[in-house]
Amino acid sequence: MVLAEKPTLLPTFSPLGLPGSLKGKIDIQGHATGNQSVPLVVQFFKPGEIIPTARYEVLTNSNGEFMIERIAAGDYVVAVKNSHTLQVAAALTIGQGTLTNTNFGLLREGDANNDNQITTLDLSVLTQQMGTSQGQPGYQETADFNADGFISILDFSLLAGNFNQQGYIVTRDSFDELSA
Ligand SMILES: [Ca+2]
Ligand SMILES: [Ca+2]
Repeated sequence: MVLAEKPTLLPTFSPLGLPGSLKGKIDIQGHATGNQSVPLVVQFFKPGEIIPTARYEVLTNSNGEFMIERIAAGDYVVAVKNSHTLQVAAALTIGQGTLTNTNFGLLREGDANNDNQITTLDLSVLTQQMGTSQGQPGYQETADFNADGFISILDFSLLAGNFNQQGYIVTRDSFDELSA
């Protein structure tokens, strides 16, 4: 049996020097260029750790960009997830008093139940809502993968194209793997 590690708290101001900032970018699958504004959960892990040291909720701008400031300088694995996409991650270094730019790539749609994998559970959520539109009973935005206000074949296609896939899961080796 493996004991859970105690979470480490990230100081908001590093005693060793100035904190840095992260400017991230994502592409959200199925959304048109210029319509990439989505909420994200962004988690910071120190190398070798699987409990996040910091967690942020951000909203991207229409180009899929977000900014996080006052991060203690150091190496991190940073994992990014929207509530109905698979998770992605990158290894990066936040420098003292500097801005780090990172493109996290494509967030794949279809995770209606937010468990970081696309399975029959997600299909069943989608099927129950098929044909509904925003404002109607039964419509939930968690199955509106392309965020057009309708649960339609377009959402089904996104789910079907990613079926049986799993998002990134942070392990103790993630920093080395993602840095390689
Ligand atoms: Ca799922
Ligand atoms: Ca839709």
